[in-house]
Formats: sequence, structure tokens, C-alpha cells
Amino acid sequence: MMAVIPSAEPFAFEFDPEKTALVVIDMQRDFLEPGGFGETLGNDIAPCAAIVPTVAALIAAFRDAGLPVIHTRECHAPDLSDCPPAKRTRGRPSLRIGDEGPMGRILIAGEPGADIVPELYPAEGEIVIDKPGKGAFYATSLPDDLARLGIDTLVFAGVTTEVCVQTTMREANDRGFLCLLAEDATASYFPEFKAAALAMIRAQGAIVGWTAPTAKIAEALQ
Ligand code: C5J
Repeated sequence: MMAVIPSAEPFAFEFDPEKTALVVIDMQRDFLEPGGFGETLGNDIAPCAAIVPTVAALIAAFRDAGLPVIHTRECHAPDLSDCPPAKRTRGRPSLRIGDEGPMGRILIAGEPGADIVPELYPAEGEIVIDKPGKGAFYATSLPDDLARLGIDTLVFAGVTTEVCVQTTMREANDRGFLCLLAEDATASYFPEFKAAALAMIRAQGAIVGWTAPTAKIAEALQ
């Protein structure tokens, strides 16, 4: 049976819950916790840390409805074979990917900082995608996982709105998925970038996708 979120922007979002999955992007300790990599780069982590309870509520709504929850982590192999030099050397950070950071090696699979915050930890059996890029479709099993699950609609949450969330949404949109962003379950270190990303996603008649608050998404899943 189809469900609808009448107040979604830019217009009502109609979808089939049976073919819908939640993708929670990069809610990792190094991006969200005090003393982590994000903070050492000089970012204010407060806007990103503040969404944790809302993301938890969205995850709970999907679990209660028996729908798939997929988690992603931006991280690399310990030998950095999947981290192009163009990514590792970008900018002038005091710490680079693979260096020893406040929570283990920065953005390396298996290190404490690369893992998901305890409040949002994946449940047994939930898919966890380790991705070397910003988008979750690049060089991962996500396309095959979604095909196997018969998914045609994706709801997105996580950080950061204008980087990994928007990149993944655009990848999904180009692959034919209906895309909805939970607007209060995503955040950026730069609130003005979040606002701009939301606006550009829903511009021109949902050119990338729709947005709606978590409470409305949860209501539609009941
Ligand atoms: C994510 C980043 N997850 N901003 N990474 O958005 O580099």
C-alpha cells in the first residue's frame, strides 16, 4: 500500500514503504564527538552532534516498521590502497587520513574514531557500508544490496548535508531511486551550507529529491 507525506517539500511525497530503506550517512565518532577529527580540523561539531537523538528516532521508526536500515562509514583500508593521493593530500590539515589521531588512525576501518557513535550503533544484521568516497554508491556493495532488497525509495539522514549526504542522494537520484531527506536528521558544520543543500535538493520540482521532518516520515510509516 502506498503512503504519502502531504507536507513534504516541494510537494507531497508518495512512496511504497515495502520498497523503502533508510540510509544513515557517516554518523561516526570522528565527525561527531568532542576531541574527534572533525573538531581538530577547527569545526564546530555542535550542529552535527545535536541531531543524534533525531536520527535515533528515525532509525527506531524504520526498525519498528520492519524496514531496512543501512549505515555508512567514510573510511579507508589500513594500507590506504583505496585512498587516492588527491584525497589524502587535499587541503592543509594538521592531520591527514591514516595519521594517528585522537581516536586512532584517522578514517581507517576498524579504528575507534571511524566507528558509528554508540547511540546509533547498527543492530545485528543491519547493513554497514564502508565507503572510500563521499557518495555511498561509489566502490561499494550498496547498489547490489538495494537490488537484492527490492528497494526503489531511499530516505536519507546523517552528516554532512552538503557533502556525503548530498553526493549520495545525487548518485541515488541518477540511478532511479525516489529520494527523501529527513531535514532535521541531517546537519553540517556550516548551517548555511545545510540550508543551501536543502534548497537545491528540492528546487525545480524536486530535482534531486524531497525533504520532510522526521516526525512526518515516522507518521507515514505507521
Ligand atoms: C562527510 C565529509 N561524511 N564532510 N564527510 O560528509 O568530509
